[in-house]
Amino acid sequence: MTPRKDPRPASALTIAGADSGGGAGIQADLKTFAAHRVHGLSVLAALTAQNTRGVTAVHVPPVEFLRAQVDACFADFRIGAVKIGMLATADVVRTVVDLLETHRPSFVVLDPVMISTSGARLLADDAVSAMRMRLMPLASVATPNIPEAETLLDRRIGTVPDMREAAKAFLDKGAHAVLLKGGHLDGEQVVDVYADAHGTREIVHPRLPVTAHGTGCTLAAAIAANLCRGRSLPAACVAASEFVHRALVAAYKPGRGDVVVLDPCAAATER
Ligand code: PXL
Repeated sequence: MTPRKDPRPASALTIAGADSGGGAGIQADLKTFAAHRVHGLSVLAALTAQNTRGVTAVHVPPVEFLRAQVDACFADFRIGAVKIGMLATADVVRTVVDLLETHRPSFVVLDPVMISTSGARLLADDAVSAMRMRLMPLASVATPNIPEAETLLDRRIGTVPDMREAAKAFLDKGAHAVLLKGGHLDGEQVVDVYADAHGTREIVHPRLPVTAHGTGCTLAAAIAANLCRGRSLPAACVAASEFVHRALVAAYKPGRGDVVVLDPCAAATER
């Protein structure tokens, strides 16, 4: 007899920080899951007091509460993919490693968040090695930007050829796949480099003239949502990159400054 198919739709789980300004973190993730018509679960690893101008305070709940949230989600839902964002401290990183080893989700999308667009530190210095040594190997795909990749690999990345080398270095260090985001390099085009054991590919978009907040969160959440919808990892990454581009085209300025917030609803397409 063939086993009965699980009737529960795949849910996407984000373990990340909250942004009171609604542009990044958990808030961006849930909007992105909804725009993909994927049920979103959210575990708050940290809370930020924040607006489009910057972060004014950070609160990290006790790791026991982090555990309770994650265990509650895995006890009930069918989790298709986990997205990891801001983790704040080494203790939180180690707890997340432990939880992933216990629950063994099919896919883990790791956005190795370190510094906000406005320059605030979102990961303690002493947490970087735990992220590199323990969390990276558990990720199906890591999505560093250039400064994060430079920190994790301890090397400078100044050109697209440097990015290709860096992407391979991530694989050598045990990452299963990497989507290295090129937005921090200059140029009329933004080149993202995807690499896995099968090879490397580049995803290219025209650069948009905006300072955006929440792009990295939206990208990683869109990858997780696409994985829940059954796409392969490379296809999920390409689709997510296109999604972010559309959400950026439709971005708007909800605050007093020039920082734009992405519009995942405008980027949503098929049911
Ligand atoms: O984009 C990085 C990021 C992730 N998570 C939270 C953030 C930010 C940037 O500000 O606030 C909660």
